[in-house]
Formats: sequence, structure tokens, C-alpha cells
Amino acid sequence: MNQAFIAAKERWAARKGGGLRLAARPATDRIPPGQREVHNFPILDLGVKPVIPLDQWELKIGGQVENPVQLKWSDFLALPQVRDTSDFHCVTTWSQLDMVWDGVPFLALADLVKPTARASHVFFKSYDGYSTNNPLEVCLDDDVLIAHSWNQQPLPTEHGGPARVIVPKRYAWKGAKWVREITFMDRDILGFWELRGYSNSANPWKEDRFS
Ligand SMILES: Nc1nc2c(c(=O)[nH]1)N[C@H]1C(S)=C(S)[C@@H](COP(=O)(O)O)O[C@H]1N2
Ligand SMILES: [Mo]
Repeated sequence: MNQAFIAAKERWAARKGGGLRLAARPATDRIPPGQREVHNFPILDLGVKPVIPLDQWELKIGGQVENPVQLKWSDFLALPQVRDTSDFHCVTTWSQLDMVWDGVPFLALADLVKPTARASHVFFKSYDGYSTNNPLEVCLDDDVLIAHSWNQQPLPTEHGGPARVIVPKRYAWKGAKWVREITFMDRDILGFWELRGYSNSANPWKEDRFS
């Protein structure tokens, strides 16, 4: 069994008494250093906005797991769902607060595929050719979702719909829009921006912008 996964499940279970409500966030000090608040949710991509009809959408999850899966849209929607409000920090210095996301917690996906003891990192691939990577422990945080709705509306194509990853405690490039494949890894490999000089740790509170 994977230790990080077991620990995350225990944290989740310990909170279950209060429903799926997540830890309260402080009202102040929410803008990381060097960031400014915006209210217009900018769009950032590689110049391609892939349109994936729901009946053709698939999410493949494999690698260092006991139970690899290939989910269709209806399989994905049948997984446990949460609504969570989180902040969004782009390395280009804008932050947008109180984004309401609905989706499947990464932890629920891990529960489905069962990461092996060797799984230490996760690699995400998207329909536009984008990729990014995160340590498994980062992905197992409560607020990491495969989101299909934003502010209670289906996630629009330009923001990564049908489904995108959000990793609120990291700069936003660590969340793959139009996610297509999630691979549990026994080592770290770099994604699109990480290969091009962006920081691998990407912690906004430490201003890990570039490597
Ligand atoms: N598939 C894909 N995901 C991606 C990107 C991309 O170009 N392609 N850009 C990243 C970057 S740099 C940021 S800041 C956020 C932007 O998300 P938004 O366009 O919804 O604001 O998505 C991230 N995820
Ligand atoms: Mo970004």
C-alpha cells in the first residue's frame, strides 16, 4: 500500500464528521507575494483550445497503480463529487480568489486506481499536448480536484472543460486543463513548462516561479 495515499485517506476520514466541508481559510493574507487580485479569470493556453465532445471524452489513469482505468464521461461523473472554494494563482502575477469548483477529488481517483507503494509522483497529460507533474503528496491534498464546473456552471472550453485539474496551493500551470491522462510514477519527470524553465515546486507563497 502507498503510505502517502493511506495518510491522505486518514486525514479525509477524520474530517468526515463535518461532512465534506474543508478547512476554513483565513480571510486575510490570501494574496501571495508579487501577485495582484483580478476578477476577470484570464485565459492561458498554448494557442489551442481542444473541443472534446462528452461522448468522445476519456480519462486514462495508470502507471504505478493496482487498478488502471479508462473512464468515460458517465464513469467520471459517477465518482464521489465535492464542491470546494479555493484561490487561483497564475505565475504571470494574477490571482483570483474564491473560485467555486465542482469535481472529483484527486483522492477519489487514487482510491479507485490504488497507487502502489512505489508511486511518488504524478504526470498529467492534456488533449492540447500540454503536460505537468506534481509529487503524489501534493495531489492528495483535499483541494486538488478534477473539476468539471466553475462557479456552478459547466467548465467552458477555454478554461479546460470538459474537465481540468486544479492544484490551488501551486501556481496554476500545475493544473492541467483538458486533462486526458494521469500517470502515477515512481520518479519525477518534468512537464511542458517545467522543461522550459518554470520552477518544479511552484509554491506561490515562496515565489517559486522559475528554476
Ligand atoms: N492543457 C493545458 N493546461 C494548462 C495550460 C495549457 O496551456 N494547457 N496552461 C496552464 C497555465 S500557465 C495556467 S495559468 C492555467 C490557466 O488556466 P485558465 O486559462 O483557466 O486561467 O492553466 C494551466 N493549465
Ligand atoms: Mo500560467
